[in-house]
Amino acid sequence: MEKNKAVAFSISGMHCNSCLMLIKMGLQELEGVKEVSGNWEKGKVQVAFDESKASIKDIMKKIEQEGYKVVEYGK
Ligand SMILES: [Cu+2]
Repeated sequence: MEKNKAVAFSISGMHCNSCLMLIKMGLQELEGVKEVSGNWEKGKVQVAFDESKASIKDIMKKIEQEGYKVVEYGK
């Protein structure tokens, strides 16, 4: 069963729009991720995902694989 959730991540290391694009593309490859939006200047990325398929941990791991760091996350 789908369990949709939206979480905002504060990310350090984004310095332009391409950084945000990289993160977006990476996250959209993850199963269960539905929507990714964000603002690189604020260092924020919002992710809507199905909790039965993806976890906050998976998302953080992916962001780190792209070369960025999650400072904190929440609503
Ligand atoms: Cu950049």
